Amino acid sequence: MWPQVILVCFFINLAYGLQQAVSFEYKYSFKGPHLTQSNKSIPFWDYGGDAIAFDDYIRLTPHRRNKRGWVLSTLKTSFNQWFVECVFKVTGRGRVGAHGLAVWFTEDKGQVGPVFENQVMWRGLGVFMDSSDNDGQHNNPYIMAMVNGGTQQYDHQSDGSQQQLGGCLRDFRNKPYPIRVKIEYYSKILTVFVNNGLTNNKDDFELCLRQENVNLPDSGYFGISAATSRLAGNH
Ligand SMILES: [Ca+2]
Ligand SMILES: [Ca+2]
Repeated sequence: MWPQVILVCFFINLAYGLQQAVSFEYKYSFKGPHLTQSNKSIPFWDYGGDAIAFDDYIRLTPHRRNKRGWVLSTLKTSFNQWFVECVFKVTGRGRVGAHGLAVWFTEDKGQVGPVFENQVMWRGLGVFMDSSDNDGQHNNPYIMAMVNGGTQQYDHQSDGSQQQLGGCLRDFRNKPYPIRVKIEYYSKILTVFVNNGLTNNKDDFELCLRQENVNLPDSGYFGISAATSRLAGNH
């Protein structure tokens, strides 16, 4: 038996003004304990591929080879500053795993393609949790951010090393507690924090990357996707 895979996402609208205000955006979030409706749909989200939605989490891929799954918001955001907190479990045999997982904020919904099972050339942000060390530099699992104007494909051969805005080496697989990734976009500053799941302290975040002058679309769709390759992995 492999441990349960948990995927829960909270998307929060950041509206800073004279008085700082933060509002929880339920139309851009999903979480348990009643994540799905009786027909297995998720309010305000579409999902597909091998993804299966349960009451308190979504399993994007089972522990098998060549599986892929995705979940995308149905609505485009009406706010341009936000933070999102996602809770994951990624499990599998061995020290390195299969492909990995991505969190998206993209201007278009587009077609599902081979870049962690989302668009091939997207406009917006991808935060990639790349499990597989394709370039053999012994630097995966790795978490990184890539901003794309719709002109590039993620270079799997080099694990995106020349394309990243920044990132951090974090072994997010097979951890005793869920991994948490917090992505904040405010005043054109992109910040990614990671809680690496070694303790059950939900607030145990470390800075993974911070980049100024980042231009993301004013409005976009959120998404999460995952893929396995010739190696298997639960996401
Ligand atoms: Ca890789
Ligand atoms: Ca690598």
